[in-house]
Amino acid sequence: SSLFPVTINQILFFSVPNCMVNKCAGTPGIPGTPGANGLPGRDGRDGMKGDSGPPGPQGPPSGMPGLPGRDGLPGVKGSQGEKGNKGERGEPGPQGLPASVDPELQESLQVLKHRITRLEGVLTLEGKLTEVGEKILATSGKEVNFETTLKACEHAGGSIATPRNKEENDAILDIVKQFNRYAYLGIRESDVPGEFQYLDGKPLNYTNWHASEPNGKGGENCVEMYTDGGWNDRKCNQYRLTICEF
Ligand SMILES: [Ca+2]
Repeated sequence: SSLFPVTINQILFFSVPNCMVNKCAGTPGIPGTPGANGLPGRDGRDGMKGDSGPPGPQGPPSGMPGLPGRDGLPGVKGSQGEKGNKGERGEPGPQGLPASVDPELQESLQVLKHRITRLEGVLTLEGKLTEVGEKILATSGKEVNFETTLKACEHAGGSIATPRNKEENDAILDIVKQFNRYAYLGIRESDVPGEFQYLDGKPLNYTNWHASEPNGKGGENCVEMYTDGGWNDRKCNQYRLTICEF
């Protein structure tokens, strides 16, 4: 019932302009009751990212170790070290086939024999080589004393020509006649004057002394071959054709 006069006054206030002109004042109205709360506002924008927090406390020591890290980059190559000591000799290798039944080896031998035979043919044809039995005789064509002959033959891988039978004596003689020069033989006087022997000290098993030789009686310690194949004891300092046997 109290709202009724207010409503009437308000109606009169707005519907009677003459009253406002004539300053007819009414009593002020009572304020209305507060309105109900509005709907909640929209969410605000995200704020700025905060600073990172302080590191956390160290974990308990009983924790498992982490996985190993990845390999680092290779370092600079170092300088070469000193040469090491020579190692010990290794164990012998496995035993091969006997040479007599090794076909590969046998074929290689045949090829080698064939090549050597051909080379010997060429050298024999040129008079550079004389074969007698298992021996090969050859000369350097030079004339030197006995000691130098020994050295020259040894240096060539052979030894001074030493006739041990008539066949070998004839083969040496061929060379002596070809060069028409005497040659020292591998025979020397022993400690007993007039007694000659091979250079290894063994007694002679074949001789071909020239008539009335040897006659040096201890004064001619070496032996030379004449151009007829006969032997003569002679001093060792003469210059004689170098003939070696191989
Ligand atoms: Ca003599």
